[in-house]
Amino acid sequence: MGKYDATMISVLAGGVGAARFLSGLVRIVDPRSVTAIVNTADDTVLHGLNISPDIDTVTYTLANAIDPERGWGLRDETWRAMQSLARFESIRPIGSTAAPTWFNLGDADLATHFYRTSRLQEGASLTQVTDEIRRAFDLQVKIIPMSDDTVSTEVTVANCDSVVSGQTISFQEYFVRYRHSVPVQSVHFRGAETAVFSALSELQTSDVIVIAPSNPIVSIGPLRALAGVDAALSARRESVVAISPIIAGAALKGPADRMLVELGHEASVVGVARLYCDICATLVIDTADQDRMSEIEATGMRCIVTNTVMSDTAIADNLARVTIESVTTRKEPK
Ligand code: FO1
Repeated sequence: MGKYDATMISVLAGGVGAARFLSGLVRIVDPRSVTAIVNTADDTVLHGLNISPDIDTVTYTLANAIDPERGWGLRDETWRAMQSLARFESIRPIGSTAAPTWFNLGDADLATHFYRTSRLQEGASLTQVTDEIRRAFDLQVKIIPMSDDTVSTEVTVANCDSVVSGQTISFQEYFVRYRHSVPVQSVHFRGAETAVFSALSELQTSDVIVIAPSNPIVSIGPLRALAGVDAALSARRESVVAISPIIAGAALKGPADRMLVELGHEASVVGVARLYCDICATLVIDTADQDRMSEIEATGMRCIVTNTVMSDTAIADNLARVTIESVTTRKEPK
């Protein structure tokens, strides 16, 4: 426990996989030495409410308030508001987006969106509001949105029956409404070209930078699309370690494997290594993929093999320990 206290750690995070990793990390290091830099390109406005799913998944998971089955929203949730909204669907005028029911917001979860929306309307930044919410959940980990500016992932759908080919939809429509079942032709992060990254100083000063086991395209991709991020990571490449979200060619949850293939990459630890090798010196992979070590090393990355399926806290804690030690105990290159 005490061994890593002085080590400042930044974690580039998306949703569920990153949140699970962070839960293990804060059990083996002082939570005050950890900063989660979270993707906000999944954010959406529904019912006039500002919703930041990856920030809430990280916050709720670290507070042990997350619904463990869903991996999003709060445990022991009720759905009275959503059920009441359904009443208006039959009379809603065509073209109206009022009272959407495809995105499920639990009654207790609504409180977070009420608070965030009101504070933003008062002029608070997303960074300020995110810090207030994590303090309301008694967390010591710092949680920083990747930007206070709006960045929105837009998915252009390839030809398929349920959606007109070439149509561009929001990330949440892709992920939730279409259950990420439609093929992706391209992904664009609207606003990334002008948005200011909030955590450059963290990347420059952290002892260890972890790329969490999140979707490389739509969770880590938006962070990297912001000005200065890839350059800052490349400059610290020896201190950057990633955990592959792909195990034996598949994602544990979500569309990462299909998206990689649809966008021309390989859905494997080697595909992930090729995406990360310029900004990251070490890739942590699951034992299921150890026969691909040499291909990963051929990209110029070091490869660490361990159990990365965080099915219990002991595995999550060990993964965090192996990940941090892959940087802190690294012999300085000759
Ligand atoms: N994911 C779903 O698959 N269905 C939902 O109805 C849903 C609602 C929801 C509400 C609040 C929130 O913070 C997350 C929610 N998610 C839902 C997850 C969300 O789509 C995330 O963006 C994904 O988990 C990807 O990170």
